[in-house]
This record gives sequence, C-alpha cells and structure tokens, in this order.
Amino acid sequence: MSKVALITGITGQDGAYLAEYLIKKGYVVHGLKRRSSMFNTDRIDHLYQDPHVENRNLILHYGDLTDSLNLTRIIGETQPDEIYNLAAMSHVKVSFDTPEYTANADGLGVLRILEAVRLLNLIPKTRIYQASTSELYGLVQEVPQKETTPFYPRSPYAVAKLYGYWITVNYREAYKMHASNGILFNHESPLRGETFVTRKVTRAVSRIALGMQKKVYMGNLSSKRDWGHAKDYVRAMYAILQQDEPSDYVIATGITTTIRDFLKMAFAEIGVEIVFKGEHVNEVAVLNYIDERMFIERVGEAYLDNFKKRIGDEVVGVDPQYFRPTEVDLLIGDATKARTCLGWEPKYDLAALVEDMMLNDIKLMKKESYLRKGGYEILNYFE
Ligand code: NAP
Ligand code: F7E
Repeated sequence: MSKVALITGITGQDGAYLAEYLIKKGYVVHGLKRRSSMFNTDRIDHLYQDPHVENRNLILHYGDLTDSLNLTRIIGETQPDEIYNLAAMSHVKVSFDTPEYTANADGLGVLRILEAVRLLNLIPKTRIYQASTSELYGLVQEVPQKETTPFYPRSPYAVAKLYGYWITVNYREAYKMHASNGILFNHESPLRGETFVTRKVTRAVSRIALGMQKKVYMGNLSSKRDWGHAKDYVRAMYAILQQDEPSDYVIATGITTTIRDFLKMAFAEIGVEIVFKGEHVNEVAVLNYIDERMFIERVGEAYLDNFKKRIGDEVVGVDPQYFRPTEVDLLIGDATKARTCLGWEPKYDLAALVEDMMLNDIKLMKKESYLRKGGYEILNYFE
C-alpha cells in the first residue's frame, strides 16, 4: 500500500518540489489547489495526470485554507498519512496590504487543518507538517537563530505565522498529535515566485544582459538573508515527518548575505562586475567590467556588442516603494538540531543556487524575447 500525502500549496515553489520528491518515493500525493481564472499549474505540469488514468499518483482538489468545510471534506476523503501545510499568502511586503486575509489564511488556516484532523478521529494516523518561518525571529533577539531563540515578528505575515506555529505546538501537547513545525529560513530556486528578491534579481540580470531591460529598482539593499535551495529544504520537511516523535526544527545554511552581494553574484554569473555608489535612496550600481569570454559562454556572442556599449551605465537603483514599514534586517540560522537529529545536510551552497537560477532565467528570458521579437538570430541560441 502506498503512503498518502496531502499537500496544501501544491502549486507553489515548495509544493512542486515536495510533490515530485514524494511521488519518487512511491507516495500517492493529493494536492489542494485554489480556483483561479487560468490553470496555474505550471510548476507541477510535468507531474500532472489526466483524471482518466488508472492508479494516479497525483490528484488535485479544489480548496482554500479559508474554507473549513472544504478542508474537512478533503481530509476526510483522502485519509492522509501525512499533511504538509505549505499554503499561505507568503509575501511579507504584500501582507502589509492584505493583513486580514493573511491572518485568516496563514494563521486560522493552520487551526482549520489541525481541527479537521482531530474531528475526523485521524490523530493516530495523520502526521502534520506546518510551514513555519524564520520571519518569526524578525527583530532578532539572538545571532544565529535556533529553535530556542525568542520570536519577535515584524509583519502581518510573521504575526499570522506565529499563531500557526503556536497552535501547532498546542495541538501537539493537548491532543498528542504528531504535528511539527519546520522553521525554514529563506529558500529559493528557479521556481521561486518572481516578486521575491532573488528571483527578481536573476530575472532582471538576465533581461539586462539580453537587452530587454535597462535597469532594476530595488528596496533595502542592506538586509541580510540566509538563503538555501528549495530542493534541499523539501527533503527536510519529509525527514521531520519520519521521526518517531514530533518536534520543531530550524532549517538553514548558517551563512548570511546582503541583497547587494546577491546582486553582485548574479551579475558575476554572466561575467559582469558591478560597482555600488551612493547611499540609501541614492545608491546605484554601475556596470564596471565584462569578462567577454564568460559573457559569450553564459549569454551568447550575439548579445555582446550591444552590452559592451553599456559599460558605465547604471543598472541598479533604489525605489523606496519596495521598503517595508518594518524590516527584518538580519537572518542567519543554526540548524544543528536538524543536522544531528534528522541527518539533514544541504547539497547546494549559495554560489550553486545563484548559478542554477541564472542559467534557468537566461534560458527563459531568451525564449520570452524570441516570442516577442520573432528574431532569427535569437533562435540560434536555443539549446
Ligand atoms: P509560494 O510559492 O508563495 O506558494 C504558496 C502556495 O500557497 C501556492 O500554491 C498558493 O496558491 C497557495 N495558497 C495561497 N493562499 C492560499 C489559500 N488561501 N488557500 C489555498 N492555497 C493557498 O510559497 P513557497 O515559497 O512555496 O512557501 C511554502 C510555504 O512555506 C508557505 O507557507 C510559506 O509561507 C512558507 N515559507 C516559505 C519560505 C521560503 O523561503 N520560500 C521560508 C519559510 C516558510 P497559488 O498558486 O494559487 O497562489
Ligand atoms: O525579501 C529585501 C527585503 O521578499 C528578502 C518569504 O518566502 O522568506 C521570504 O520572505 C529581503 C527583504 O523575502 C527588494 O526588504 C530588497 O529584506 O525575497 P523577500 P522575505 O521577506 O525574506 C521568508 C523566510 C518567508 O517565510 C516568506 O514567505 O530582500 N529586498 N529589495 C527586496 N525584497 C523584494 N521582494 N523586492 C525587492 O525589490
């Protein structure tokens, strides 16, 4: 008998990687998908199976974390061995614009799942993973942050996730549920949403290299994040639910980097050096040097002459609209517990992550530019 998993947020970055990982392990995966006016299944299309296929290992259900009745029905019908609650309004800046909705989905949504499992008498069968976050540490009280570091959330998103964290702990203690929190630090990938900072940067650098965009406007360049690869982090989610005892784990790389340095690394991937000048809202980055051999290898010879004309141009600026009312300045995690108890180790370091994202976005942006211009010279660069 295959194990059964239910993933909420299956159309998101982590949901897609986790679904693939569990299917490879022989699971039948049920995914909760909210209705949208388009398919919105791009990240899992390679896993999708037509409803007429027998013995499917991926089955999607329409649902929403704000709808208790529908969550209870789906959990009752699917009788999952494991629930991974990954669905959330996950953008910190947007949570300041939609605080009530964020509280409902990211906070109360967790309660709805726990309560459904309890009311359906599934406590002995169903293990629950809650997608908690390093944003809980917010205005950090300790460096680096570990499981015992006090929380100090700094956004409606983080406050909603704080409720999700504690209600998971409370149901574990009150009802002996196998319910665990993964306190995951930022994790990125080629599947990362386009408005998170790393993907915004890798897309913009690719478009600048291809002549599709002149400049990118950023928010706070000085904040520091502990970035890992989402592929490594979904392995940790699975490992957490395989433990005999439920518990909470920090998942992080232990290395922190500024947004400014991430930009430098992304440009370096195409053989380009940028130099930052000025301060705060007047800070800019200028194209300083091109390693032509590397640019040709990564981007293509056809784009070099035009790009060379841009030496000395500003390619990064600051726009205060991207600042947050309250910022999280520094995150760096200590994942000793996960390394020791789960045997978890990340395979990707930041350089490998940036390379993966840049190679993917250069390819993707070339395709986009070809579709828009229909140019033959660009066609030559399709692999
Ligand atoms: P993501 O790419 O933004 O995916 C979020 C998923 O949740 C999407 O499938 C989205 O559906 C779905 N969703 C949003 N609101 C929903 C609702 N009301 N009902 C049902 N589904 C809903 O996020 P991610 O990066 O994969 O992160 C996964 C989880 O981990 C999230 O809970 C996030 O808060 C948390 N987390 C992420 C990180 C990170 O660095 N990535 C770190 C710590 C914790 P649509 O596709 O329809 O939008
Ligand atoms: O911002 C700064 C911004 O939006 C990172 C979510 O997955 O990880 C994510 O939350 C930093 C912040 O991620 C821009 O101010 C500068 O300091 O990529 P982000 P996040 O807010 O850390 C946590 C762990 C989660 O749980 C969340 O779900 O980058 N920054 N300039 C910018 N950020 C964005 N988005 N855009 C900018 O232009």
